[in-house]
Amino acid sequence: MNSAPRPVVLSGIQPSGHLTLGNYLGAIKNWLPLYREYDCYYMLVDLHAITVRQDPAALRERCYEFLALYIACGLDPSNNVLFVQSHVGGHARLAWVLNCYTQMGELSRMTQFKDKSQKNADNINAGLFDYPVLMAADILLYDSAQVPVGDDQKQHLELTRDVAIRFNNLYGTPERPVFRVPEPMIPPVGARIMGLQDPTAKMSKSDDAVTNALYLLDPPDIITRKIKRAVTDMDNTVRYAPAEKPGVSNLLSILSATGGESIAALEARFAGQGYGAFKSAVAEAVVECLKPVQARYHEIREDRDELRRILRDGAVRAAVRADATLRRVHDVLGFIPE
Ligand code: ATP
Ligand code: LTN
Repeated sequence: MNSAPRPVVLSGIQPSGHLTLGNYLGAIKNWLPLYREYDCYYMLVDLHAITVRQDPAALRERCYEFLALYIACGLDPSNNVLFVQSHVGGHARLAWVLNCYTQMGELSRMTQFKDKSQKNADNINAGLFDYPVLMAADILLYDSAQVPVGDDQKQHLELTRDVAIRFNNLYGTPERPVFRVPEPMIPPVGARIMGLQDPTAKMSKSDDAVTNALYLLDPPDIITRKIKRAVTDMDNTVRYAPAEKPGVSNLLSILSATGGESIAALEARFAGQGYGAFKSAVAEAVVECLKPVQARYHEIREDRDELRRILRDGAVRAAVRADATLRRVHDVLGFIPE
């Protein structure tokens, strides 16, 4: 019997807006095979979501919707720990500790903070500023080895590593570090899906312009229409050149990530063909990719008792690991054991 502990993978998504193809290709899809090699923890980060105003009833429904979508995408709760961040008290408790080891200057350099404070100029709250520290707590609480995220989260991962190393230098030894220093796991294609109407900015689930994003629950005709109307350029050649041809390059990434063919093979396949045929192929690939996800989603979405049961079970399993880390941290800090 192999009893060596398996390394941990952890990731999370904010229950805000509606899950997009960007969230799927940049994050969820890459989570699916990992349970074979890792102990996998996937969260709904509701504490992070309230850094921008949420309607309480909508937030609650969205958590159920996202959980059902996680499962519909192929995350089996018996192979993966699925839970809600606010159900495990250790996240907020470790975040407080890490706050005292993170510098204001480091947090002011975070590009997500700069973007989000521009978008929410009337509510630049301390939570928005502190967001990366809570994320560091999420990761370090589970001794995570790998964190599968899209490219936009790389900077937050670097901060997490810096804080972990700083804390280890203060309170650990090289043989017995307090925290495991995590690595980002960023997919080679699909790591940054851009908006369909503004291909110079990432597709985002809380975007007000709904035609800019492809949502996992969009019906096939809407997906097709959005892709047909996606912004391209005037030269009518299917070529990957993100700086020069952001719209076409983004559609190529989407087709490659959903259909499995490499970008070079797709450029060759569509050589000499215009954007019409290319866009039809992209639409078809996305519709086919989402069809089984949508079907499964509708089967499980209404069984709220089962969804609640999955979350309760997930929180119990998550807390075992989280509590052990928190005890270790409190101990090295000199807190009296509980
Ligand atoms: P919001 O608009 O609500 O801030 P978001 O769409 O940026 O949300 P997050 O909850 O911040 O989504 O991110 C969830 C995961 O999806 C992260 O791993 C993130 O890197 C990934 N992700 C988000 N947008 C994209 C994208 N456009 N392309 C690839 N990956 C993405
Ligand atoms: N900040 C992330 C969501 C997130 C996360 C995490 C991702 C919160 N905690 C821990 C990985 C690991 C985002 O995508 N905006």
